[in-house]
Amino acid sequence: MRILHFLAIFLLCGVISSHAKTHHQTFVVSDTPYSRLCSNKSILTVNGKFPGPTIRVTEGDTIAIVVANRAKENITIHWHGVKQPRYPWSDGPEYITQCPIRPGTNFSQKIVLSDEIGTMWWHAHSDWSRATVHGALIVYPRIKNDYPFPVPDEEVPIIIGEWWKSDVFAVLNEFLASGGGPNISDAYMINGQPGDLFPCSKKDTFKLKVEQGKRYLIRMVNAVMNNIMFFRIAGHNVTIVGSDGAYLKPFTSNYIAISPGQTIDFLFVADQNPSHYYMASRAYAVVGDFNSNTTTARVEYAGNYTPPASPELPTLPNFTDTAASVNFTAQFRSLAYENHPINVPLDVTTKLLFTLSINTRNCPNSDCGGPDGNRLLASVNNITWQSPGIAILQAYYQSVNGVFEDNFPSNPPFPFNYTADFVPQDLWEPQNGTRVRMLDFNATVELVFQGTSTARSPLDHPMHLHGHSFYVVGWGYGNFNSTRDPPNYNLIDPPLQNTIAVPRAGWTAIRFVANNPGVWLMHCHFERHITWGMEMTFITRNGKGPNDTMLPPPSDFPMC
Ligand SMILES: *[C@@H]1O[C@H](CO)[C@@H](O)[C@H](O)[C@H]1NC(C)=O
Ligand SMILES: *[C@@H]1O[C@H](CO)[C@@H](O)[C@H](O)[C@H]1NC(C)=O
Ligand SMILES: *[C@@H]1O[C@H](CO)[C@@H](O)[C@H](O)[C@H]1NC(C)=O
Ligand SMILES: *[C@@H]1O[C@H](CO)[C@@H](O)[C@H](O)[C@H]1NC(C)=O
Ligand SMILES: *[C@@H]1O[C@H](CO)[C@@H](O)[C@H](O)[C@H]1NC(C)=O
Ligand SMILES: *[C@@H]1O[C@H](CO)[C@@H](O)[C@H](O)[C@H]1NC(C)=O
Ligand SMILES: *[C@@H]1O[C@H](CO)[C@@H](O)[C@H](O)[C@H]1NC(C)=O
Ligand SMILES: *[C@@H]1O[C@H](CO)[C@@H](O)[C@H](O)[C@H]1NC(C)=O
Ligand SMILES: *[C@@H]1O[C@H](CO)[C@@H](O)[C@H](O)[C@H]1NC(C)=O
Ligand SMILES: *[C@@H]1O[C@H](CO)[C@@H](O)[C@H](O)[C@H]1NC(C)=O
Ligand SMILES: *[C@@H]1O[C@H](CO)[C@@H](O)[C@H](O)[C@H]1NC(C)=O
Ligand SMILES: *[C@@H]1O[C@H](CO)[C@@H](O)[C@H](O)[C@H]1NC(C)=O
Ligand SMILES: [Cu+2]
Repeated sequence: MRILHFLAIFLLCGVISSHAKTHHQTFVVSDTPYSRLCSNKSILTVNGKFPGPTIRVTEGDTIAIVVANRAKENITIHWHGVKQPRYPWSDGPEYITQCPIRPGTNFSQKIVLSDEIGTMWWHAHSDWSRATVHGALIVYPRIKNDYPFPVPDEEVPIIIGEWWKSDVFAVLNEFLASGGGPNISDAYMINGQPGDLFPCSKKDTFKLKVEQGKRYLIRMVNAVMNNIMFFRIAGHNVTIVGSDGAYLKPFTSNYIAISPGQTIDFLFVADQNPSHYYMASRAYAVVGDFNSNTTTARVEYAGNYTPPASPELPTLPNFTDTAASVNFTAQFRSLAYENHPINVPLDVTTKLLFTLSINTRNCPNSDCGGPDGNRLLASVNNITWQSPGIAILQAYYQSVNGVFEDNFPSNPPFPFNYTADFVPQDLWEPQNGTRVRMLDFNATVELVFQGTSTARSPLDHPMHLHGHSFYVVGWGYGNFNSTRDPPNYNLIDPPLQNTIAVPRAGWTAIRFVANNPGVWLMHCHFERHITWGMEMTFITRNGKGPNDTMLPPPSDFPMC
């Protein structure tokens, strides 16, 4: 009897553990000679690949990954969109959760998936290394092809990237020294290639070979550094079915708008005459210098036909078309069906209002590259983030004093007309600070991001929160009004995202439950804005239950 009992437990454990698999991977980071794409330089890569390897796992799996830094530069790796329950140690942002993995050392990261499904990605989270150190992370349903949409015949990752002919470390250093904006890039890329409009890329242009009548699931990642991107396939509509590791109610569109950091899953049916068609992508950008290049790739139908000498290019929305960018994302809805329930917090315990601003500060001889010779900076609630000398997580865990303050303001320190046409200049300068916002375990948080028009014409900001997905419950143009706006929130089927573009001169409201004890970065996913200081950190305290506390660090955790 007893033996049978043991056996039953043993078998049960076997069934359960065969569910959640652990995938062992090695990421070797190296400086790799790369004499393609109109340049001859060395780039940082993972396993010698650019873009980096695609990781494929199943819902609830774990990835045990050894990151071996064989490059000359420091590196960290972030698993964008993975919540890492109770385990911030593997999250990756340098000087937030860890110190960099130094050249010649290794770090064993454990990536724990929970309810994420669909497409996410991984990327470097140190300096500007993510320009070349990134790849897709695909999470399949537990039951093969158990999709809430028609089963695709094939699936294809498409990563949109950004390319500088010169070394990105040089671009970053020059940017930091100038105090102005960074040098604009030389191209955008689809799967590592700028495409046919660039002679040096023509022969390697990415080609999606299709068969008429077949359905393709495109798993798109925007790995671009500094721009929201428009994308379109000539002659075809697409059906959007997911974003940021969660499903969406399907909707049809003839274009995509995608923020840096965001992922979008969409179905594309090869339902047109067999021919060659271009897919193309270019920036959405309203103000300032930006790269206006168009990157292309080709859809090529199988069959006997004479392809056109130059296939038709799709018409993309205009660079400055804010409505085309914002309206696209505004169509996102969670499934919110009985078998795909949502869990949007209804009773909010913690209300936060964070302004997102571009700022300036005087330079000694007015010789900086920003407006009037000033230095450009950026802030959240008027605080421009100062990177500490050791990681916030290490300081918190070891109770090291003097690394950060725990008084990040819940509201803007000085309310003003955030979206006025002209904000008085004495409001343009931010305060320095390394301040975190403490959250009690299980707090239900509503956070309203309020864009401002300080210092320059307002911009959209793709805001990304680590360690959580959040429901996007509302948005609007102008100033958020706490009387007028909450009654219009979507609490029925709001989308679950980890990155959301706050519209220029507008606001976005998100809700999440602080049920993940640890240290979690929140930042704008425009690389130049994070460099200017548009970031802050949440620390979620441990809860009381045995499963509500942070797990201990791994033995090879990179301390400072
Ligand atoms: C790139 O530069 C390296 C070293 O300077 C040189 O050996 C190599 O031939 C160059 N490759 C091309 C394609 O120009
Ligand atoms: C690399 O990381 C170490 C540890 O944090 C730090 O001391 C060093 O300054 C970093 N090196 C560079 C070039 O940033
Ligand atoms: C795309 O959808 C639009 C609007 O529903 C429709 O008018 C158009 O004919 C469709 N185009 C294709 C190629 O299916
Ligand atoms: C790409 O942009 C650069 C300037 O930013 C321009 O000189 C070049 O002609 C563009 N190339 C293409 C193919 O659009
Ligand atoms: C896009 O810009 C072009 C040229 O500036 C203009 O002719 C066209 O009307 C614009 N299209 C839209 C939809 O605004
Ligand atoms: C965006 O949505 C608004 C409001 O629904 C509508 O008036 C406008 O025409 C839309 N613009 C575009 C470019 O889709
Ligand atoms: C804020 O500025 C906007 C844009 O100039 C203006 O339309 C609005 O009336 C102002 N709001 C207040 C409360 O002054
Ligand atoms: C931000 O802080 C600086 C320094 O204290 C102050 O001069 C400025 O007016 C503040 N701006 C806002 C918008 O609160
Ligand atoms: C803010 O910090 C920077 C260094 O990051 C320093 O150069 C500057 O003087 C500080 N400014 C103020 C007003 O504290
Ligand atoms: C967390 O909050 C939910 C709903 O407010 C509550 O049901 C649950 O008991 C709480 N859990 C803990 C561990 O506090
Ligand atoms: C906020 O909205 C309420 C209700 O519509 C309105 O009475 C109030 O004037 C608005 N406040 C501001 C500052 O616009
Ligand atoms: C803690 O988690 C383990 C593993 O998931 C589970 O078996 C156990 O019941 C949980 N304990 C509590 C108190 O929730
Ligand atoms: Cu930003």
